[in-house]
Amino acid sequence: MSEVHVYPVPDQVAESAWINREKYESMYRQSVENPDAFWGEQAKQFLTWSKPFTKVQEYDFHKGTASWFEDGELNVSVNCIDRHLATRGDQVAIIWEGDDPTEDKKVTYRQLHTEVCKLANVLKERGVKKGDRVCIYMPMILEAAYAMLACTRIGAVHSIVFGGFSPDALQGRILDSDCQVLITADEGVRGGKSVPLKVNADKALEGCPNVHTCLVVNRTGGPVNWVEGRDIWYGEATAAASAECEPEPMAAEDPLFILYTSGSTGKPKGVLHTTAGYLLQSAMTHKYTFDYKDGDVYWCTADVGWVTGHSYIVYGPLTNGAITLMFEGVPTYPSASRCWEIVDKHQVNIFYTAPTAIRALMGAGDEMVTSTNRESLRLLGTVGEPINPEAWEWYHRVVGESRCPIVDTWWQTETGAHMLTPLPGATDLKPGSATLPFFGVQPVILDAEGHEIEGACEGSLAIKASWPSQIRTVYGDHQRCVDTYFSTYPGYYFTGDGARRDEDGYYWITGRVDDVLNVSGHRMGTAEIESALTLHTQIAEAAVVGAPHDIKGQGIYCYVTPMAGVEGSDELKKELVNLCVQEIGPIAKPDWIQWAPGLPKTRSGKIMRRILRKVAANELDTLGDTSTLADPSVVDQLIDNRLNR
Ligand code: 6R9
Repeated sequence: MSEVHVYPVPDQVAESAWINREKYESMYRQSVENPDAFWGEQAKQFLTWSKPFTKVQEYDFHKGTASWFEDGELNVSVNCIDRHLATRGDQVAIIWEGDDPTEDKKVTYRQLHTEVCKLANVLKERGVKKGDRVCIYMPMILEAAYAMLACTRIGAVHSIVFGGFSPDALQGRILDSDCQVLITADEGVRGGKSVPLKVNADKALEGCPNVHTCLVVNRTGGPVNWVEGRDIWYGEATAAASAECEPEPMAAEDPLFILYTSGSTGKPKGVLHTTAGYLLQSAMTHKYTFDYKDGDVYWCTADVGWVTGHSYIVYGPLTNGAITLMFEGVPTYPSASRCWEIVDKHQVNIFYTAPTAIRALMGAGDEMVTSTNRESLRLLGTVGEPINPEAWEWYHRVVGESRCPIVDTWWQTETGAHMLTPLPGATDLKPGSATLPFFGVQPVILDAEGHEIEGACEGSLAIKASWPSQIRTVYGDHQRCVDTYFSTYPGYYFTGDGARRDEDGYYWITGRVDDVLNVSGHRMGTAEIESALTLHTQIAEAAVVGAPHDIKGQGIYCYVTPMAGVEGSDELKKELVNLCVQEIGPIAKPDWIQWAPGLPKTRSGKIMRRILRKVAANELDTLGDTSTLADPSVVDQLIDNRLNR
């Protein structure tokens, strides 16, 4: 490994941040030694309760059950909106930036209250009651946030399906959770292109006889098919509705939302989160991880179709009375400067995105960044996959001008909120490490037999005790929840990720455990090799998989994307091999390097390694479903260019 560069907490950040090192250490200690006292206090500080709780937590990891603040009552929309009205009714709650750079809107907390109550009343008129499931299939427009909050107002459980999913995927999710109402738009707009949401919804609904209502937002005015009695224009219905709607009191453990996520096997699982614990941890992490201060403009680039959009565009920020920015478009439209132009336009202070976006923007060249001002930026964040130190350094030096700490936040749909993350005023940073656990989180590294390993080591990442925003069940199939997360290592929550812990107790995610390579008996994280490859200045991105190898068992097969304008050559391949040997050792020497102009990514930007493994192994007849890829044509290109092994 190359020398790890440590970035100490800048003095002025340590002085001004909510949490400094001493505070982190003492609060962390209390959170694990006396979780009831710690979380009881936080829950009173962060949330407004209509009925106080008397009991903090109870869980059983053998049964996969957990309950937090069980006998308390509260309403999420009251926490996100009503309670702010007296002090910040006229403050902006959401800044919306359109795909088209000339379009934007600002919504105050008072306006948000009106919009949410109106929509809640429309849902009630259509018979939606507490506990009913409502599917949301929307572009990144304000109405998506209104829809989420309107559900919470009346106690309905939302299930958001990312707007890029196909009609089949949408149908499967509607049926699995028996949603009877769908909220969508005529079309979405991304990168100057329209997305046929209503067309897809119509196809999906052909197989969903229980859906009696489809609310349609008029986003583009494009032509739509209309089913009388079922389809209703969102604008017309809300215009006629009352702007007052009493919030439904919810028990702390009443379901809040379902979000589908794919695992290594089977159909997507409906991860269920409940009301109080989820809201508490998303709000608390939003405040402390991003060191959010009143009046800061905060921007998370995720889509509300993913958990990051749930926790860090809507629920966390609004619970804290923050100003949250919602972006309809993509980081590269109209140009690769778009993010930084938005930062300048709205004076964004905190910017949170995914490594895949960072690498793409890095590949477009520094001038696309340096031509903008970015003076307002104070803090940067990443989420979704391990970030290679090369991209981290670039983000830090070029985007943040070496001024902004980077919070590399590790968590999952199932964890609901940040689990491992630096706190900017407390944690020295190491590029590529998600650093230390958040309050109350007790990570452990397990060996193959499921024993905890101490000190510096590498193994499977598991969590030893419940945390408030923990997954409560897989909707309709609790056994699947137990089998997936609580059976591999009895008594622990198993994350599916591998991790290394260094001598300072810092965690380094090595990638999904199913992505771990075993080359001649040596275990290696695909992320480590990818980091080495992307150290090369002419390389934009790399994905590594294991491929069958006669002698070593598994060999290292690398798909490498050169920077724009760079030709893949044998000379460059040699340099990459040397880089891996130099960075990790001779065991990490790539066996095959294939130039890949594009990598197969899901619409949330995750590389689909299953496909890369199949192509590398030449198992083309069992490629599986490629329809959920952002660009399925990438696969044909990979197949055409595959190497003769
Ligand atoms: C929030 C989110 C979860 C999986 C997780 C891990 C990977 C997320 C990461 C990270 C390394 C980070 N992951 N954050 N790996 N460093 N900072 O992405 O949820 O879509 O459920 O994915 O993503 O492999 O297990 P989700």
